Amino acid sequence: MEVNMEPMRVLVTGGSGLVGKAIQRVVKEEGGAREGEEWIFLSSKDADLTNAAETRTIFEKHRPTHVIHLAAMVGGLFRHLRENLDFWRKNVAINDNVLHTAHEFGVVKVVSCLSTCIFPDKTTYPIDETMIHNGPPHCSNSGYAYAKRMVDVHNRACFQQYGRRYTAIIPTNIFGPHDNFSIEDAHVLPALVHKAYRAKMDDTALEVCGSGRGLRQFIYSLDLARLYLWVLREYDEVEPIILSVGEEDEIAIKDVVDAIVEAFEFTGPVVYDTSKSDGQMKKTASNAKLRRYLPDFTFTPFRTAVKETCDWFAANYDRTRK
Ligand code: NAP
Ligand code: GFB
Repeated sequence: MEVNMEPMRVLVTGGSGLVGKAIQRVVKEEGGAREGEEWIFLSSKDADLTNAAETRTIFEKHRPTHVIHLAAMVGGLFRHLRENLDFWRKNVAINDNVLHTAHEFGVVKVVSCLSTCIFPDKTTYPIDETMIHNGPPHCSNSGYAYAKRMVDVHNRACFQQYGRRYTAIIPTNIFGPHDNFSIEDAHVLPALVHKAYRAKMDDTALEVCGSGRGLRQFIYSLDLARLYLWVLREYDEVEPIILSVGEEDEIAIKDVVDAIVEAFEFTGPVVYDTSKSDGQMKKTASNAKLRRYLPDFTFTPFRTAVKETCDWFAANYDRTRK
């Protein structure tokens, strides 16, 4: 493996989003960066990465040695149900442009970002890293899931043909400050944070989609960011690695509701609209591989992280994505 001794120049695509902002905080406020390193955080305003020429231009400008690849079209269940084709096309374009341009510019390492929602829907549990391609993903987000699976295909082919050790992480549902809190398009936790905030302000009911029986594992964006930096620096497999809390920390959507209700001290009615989809009922992932590397890593307690997220949202209501 190439041992790169010069300080890293890290290009973070998707640096303005939920995960990108968490990495910015760890790099700038938690000593995540080392002496001489340069960290560049991109948004789509710097380059539309679905465009190959704009991708090349931004790589020529920064000439990174390493890339954290977060940029993607991202959204919750209900956006996926409406825009499945766009999720496929936009993410395939972004991923191929970033990965191929990185190779052409001699980038030492790219760590891309997949998701636990890309695993086969009909499967045994817990899911682990070896099972990505063992069957079709859940129909609700198949476009996105296949686009993400192609990153793994690309990484393996790039290793085979050029010896590049590009890899990927597989996070579970992520939440935290700087998320997209759109009620229509966001993931469940930020959407419910926004809805609960409005319900409290307007003295109305909190409307939850589905039965609340869906099961999920949630990782706080700051915990993910800390693990992401470890993967960038220390993890040298091409095989992806799941970054998630353990199976024992899997909770129901109803538990998410209860945590948000507690955080906002909401006392109004909570209504479950069972005419709305539950999406995938479960996607229980194993973090055994992560634990083999980092047995002592401590995740932020869920309710603490939810409270921090709710407090952040309330304090930044006028300027956050919603
Ligand atoms: P996010 O908050 O929506 O941020 C997406 C980022 O990608 C933003 O910086 C956005 O730039 C950028 N972007 C989108 N389209 C682009 C384009 N055409 N060209 C250049 N940049 C573009 O998403 P996130 O939650 O941080 O997700 C980061 C990564 O984690 C993604 O790869 C996602 O698939 C993965 N992931 C997320 C979750 C989750 O629960 N959130 C779970 C598993 C995996 P602008 O700010 O300019 O729009
Ligand atoms: O985060 P989410 O939208 O997507 O969660 P997935 C959907 C679950 O939350 C379903 C329930 O069981 C919904 O019925 N839910 C309840 C809500 N209220 C709401 C609400 O107001 N908004 C939303 N969105 N859901 C995602 C993928 O799957 O997993 C992403 O779509 C990503 O691409 C993420 O990979 C990790 O968890 O089902």
